[in-house]
Amino acid sequence: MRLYLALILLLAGPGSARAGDLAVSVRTTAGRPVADAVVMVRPQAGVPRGPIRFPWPYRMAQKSMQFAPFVLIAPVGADVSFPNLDLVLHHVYSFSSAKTFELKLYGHDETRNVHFDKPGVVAVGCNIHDGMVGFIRVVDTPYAAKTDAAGEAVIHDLPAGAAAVIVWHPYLKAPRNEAARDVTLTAAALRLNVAADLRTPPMRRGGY
Ligand SMILES: [Cu+2]
Repeated sequence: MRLYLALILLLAGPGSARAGDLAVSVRTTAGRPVADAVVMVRPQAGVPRGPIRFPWPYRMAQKSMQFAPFVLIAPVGADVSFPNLDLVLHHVYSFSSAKTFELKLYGHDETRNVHFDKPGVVAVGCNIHDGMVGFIRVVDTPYAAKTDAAGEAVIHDLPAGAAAVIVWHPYLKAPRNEAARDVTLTAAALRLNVAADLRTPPMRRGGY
C-alpha cells in the first residue's frame, strides 16, 4: 500500500498554546480540514496509573439513521451507551477483534451498554441499515483527543520527554489507518501539522 503522509513539526509562537500542550492540525493533501481523526500521545516514560477519564460522554447514539458521534474515543474499561433516538428499530453490532458484540433490535428511547476492555478500533454497524457506520477508538492513554470540524485537536498538560504521537482516522491510507511520529515534548507548546491522504468513505455522504 502506498503511504502518503507528511508530518511537519513547527514550533508554535509564544502564547499560542499553554506549555505542555500539543496542538495537531489534520488536513487532506488538498488542504481540507479532516474531522474525526484521533490523536494519541504515548510518552516513553509511560502514562499515569489509574483509570483514564475523558470529559465527554461515552455514548454513541443512533440519530437520524447515523451513529453520533461518528468517531468516539473511549478509555479501556469504559461502559459505552448506545441510545436509540430514532423512531425506527436499530440492531447495533461489531465484529472487530477489540470488541465483538451485538445489541439485538431495540427501539425509540431505549438504550444498551457495552463494556470495552481492550484497546483498539471497534467498527460499529447496524444490521438493518447498511449505511450506518461508526468507530470507537478504545485507548489506553489519557492523552487523546479528536479533531474538530476545523481539523484541530489539542492535548493538554503533556509530560516533557520523548513520546510517540499517533494519528488515526478510519479512512487514512496507511497501515492500520494510522501514522506515528516520534517527538520530544518540552515545556514549549508544540504544533504538529498532518497531511493525510484519505480513502473515499464507502457509505458516508459528504466526504472530507
Ligand atoms: Cu439501524
